[in-house]
Amino acid sequence: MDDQEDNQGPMSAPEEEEVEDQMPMMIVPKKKRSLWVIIVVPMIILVIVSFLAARLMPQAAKYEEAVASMNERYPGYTGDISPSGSVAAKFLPQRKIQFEYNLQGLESNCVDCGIHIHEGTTCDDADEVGGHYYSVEVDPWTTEGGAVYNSDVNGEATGHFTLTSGYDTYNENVGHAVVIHSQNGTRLSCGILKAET
Ligand SMILES: [Cu+2]
Repeated sequence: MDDQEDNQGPMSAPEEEEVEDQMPMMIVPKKKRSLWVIIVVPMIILVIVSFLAARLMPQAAKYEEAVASMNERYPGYTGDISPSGSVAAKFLPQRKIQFEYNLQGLESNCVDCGIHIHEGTTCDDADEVGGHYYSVEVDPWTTEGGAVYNSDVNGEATGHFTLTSGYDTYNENVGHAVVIHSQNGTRLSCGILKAET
């Protein structure tokens, strides 16, 4: 009996050790696999997405764009608001204008103040600047249409809006006048859309 027990003892002990040794061995590859899934796979996806984004970004920058300097006073305006800065009209696919503005010297805290592309192609004669430039049924150059800027306490405004005027290509807009209005609608500043230089 003693011999058997002695024999079984040493016999069973290594078996248990083997089992304990094998358990971690079985778990380690699983941990490695989950590390692979958590770190490596997202990195591969990130690289692919970055590559695709880099391929698409230059296309976005290829949109035709016209810019206007807004430093000139509207003809005949003699008030004390002197806007400066510039606007850019980007002509997106699906015939949309993304209108971007970066302006200073505005009234403080102008709320939903107007900034529009007008019919006229001059800033020399107030009578020729005309009204809003559009061919769609409803005038989009309105507060409802989103054609507004909001200035801060320092009279600065930076932002953009997107709309459809019916004249939504570069060729239809280049040469047209952009007008900045005050809070009460007064025409403050006029600039002609020109090719981006
Ligand atoms: Cu206007």
